[in-house]
Amino acid sequence: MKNLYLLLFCSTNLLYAQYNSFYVSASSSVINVGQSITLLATGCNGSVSWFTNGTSNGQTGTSISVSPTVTTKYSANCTSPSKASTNEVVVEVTPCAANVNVSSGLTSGTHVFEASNQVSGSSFINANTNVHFKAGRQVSLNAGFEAKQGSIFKASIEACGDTSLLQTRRVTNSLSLPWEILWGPDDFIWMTEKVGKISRVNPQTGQVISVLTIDEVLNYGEGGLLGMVLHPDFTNSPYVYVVYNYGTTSAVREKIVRYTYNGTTLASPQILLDNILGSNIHNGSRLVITPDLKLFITTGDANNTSLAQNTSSLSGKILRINLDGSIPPDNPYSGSPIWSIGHRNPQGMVFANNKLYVSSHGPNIEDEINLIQKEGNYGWPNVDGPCDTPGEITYCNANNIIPPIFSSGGSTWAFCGLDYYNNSAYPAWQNHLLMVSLKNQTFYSFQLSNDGTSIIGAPTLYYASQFGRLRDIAISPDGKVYICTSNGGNNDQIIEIKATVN
Ligand SMILES: [Ca+2]
Ligand SMILES: [Ca+2]
Repeated sequence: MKNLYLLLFCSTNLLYAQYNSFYVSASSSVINVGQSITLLATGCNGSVSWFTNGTSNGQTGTSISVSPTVTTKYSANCTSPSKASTNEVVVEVTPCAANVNVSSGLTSGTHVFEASNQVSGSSFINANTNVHFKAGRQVSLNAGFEAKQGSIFKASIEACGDTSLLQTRRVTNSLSLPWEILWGPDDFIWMTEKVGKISRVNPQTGQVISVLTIDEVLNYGEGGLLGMVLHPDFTNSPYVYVVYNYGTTSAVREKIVRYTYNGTTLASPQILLDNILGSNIHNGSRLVITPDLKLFITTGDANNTSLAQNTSSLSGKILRINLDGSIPPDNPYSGSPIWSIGHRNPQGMVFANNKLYVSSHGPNIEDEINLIQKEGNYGWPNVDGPCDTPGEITYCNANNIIPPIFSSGGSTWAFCGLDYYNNSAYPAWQNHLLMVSLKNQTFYSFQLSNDGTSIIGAPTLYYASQFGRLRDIAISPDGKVYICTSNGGNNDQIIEIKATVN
């Protein structure tokens, strides 16, 4: 089933109804299949009878609950002699389209138009009319669009995601700013919390088992204990790699440390790379180990835009080192861990399809997903998103800038944790990148091309604003997806998303 939504309710009959004070309203303007909304009849002193598509449905009373799957006309009849008219609500249920164009005038009531890519409008909105455009990528108001005085018009970047075959379950809600969650070979979720804690979370019970607290962590602004990754052969090489901020608030640094897991706690810290310049913002810090046993590290520009293009600074880069901290001889800048440059604040990274994908925050526009190439230059701070302004085009041509494979356009969503899904448990996400965002508080799926070098169309958006800010993603081998919130207040959650297809 597609994700569906209530597009429109009530038209001329509502206007008429308002004049005689008997009217029907709906509890929500958005519904998904499997969910229900309440229809309420107001202003009847007698008894109310309900009709579906003009035929009595046998229900009486001032409210009924409905969960239509196709366009359905509901009406109520008040038996009070002075209010004998029938008043209607039309619930129009429409699959989430890629693009929706609203070309006819809207004269009353509440209307929600939703599309995974673009909602465009070239119509007028009358007074006393409430209209909401929700688009996954772009709201476009064309010539002829007019929101008249007294109307309420709202546009937002969010869109319909099909959750009818997905089930969410709260694993735990006792966390404090979890930053990394990953699925361990012990079938526990391994987790960092920014304050400095590393734990194992039982995905069934939500029990949080402390593994280590790193006292040296500088929990300052966006900084703290951030990324973590386990050795791919954890049974024989029980190493845990973490990246965290340390130092003082006036001299923030970042380091990568390898610990050894002894079955209970983490011991024998070994510094692999340190003294990376950090800040209270823009610390990057996602870690990935590739199958050829190289450790990739994202770093932010440490709130100093000039560092991203400076190859003598490790900030604003993707770094690559051996698992013992040594520099691979085939790195592009001899003796340096730098692999690519021109990054602002990359907080998501995943290796899949033999490719390295990174998500990054833009300034206030153009959050990016990049396909990372050796010695690549991704343009920050001179280029935001695609090379599309005259100045950017000149700079991009002169500096061989690699454009993103996806960019958020004229707004920032605050891209964060990134993962790759290819599990048969939820076929709709096979060969998709999954991502979460902070500011937009949304979970996204991006369809990759077969060769993995590009993203097809707009992402699908799920759970917009439902759980608050979202920091990271983990995927279990059986295809369940876990996301963690970043709301603070010792009340952060890990949420399991499970497909109910099979
Ligand atoms: Ca993760
Ligand atoms: Ca641009």
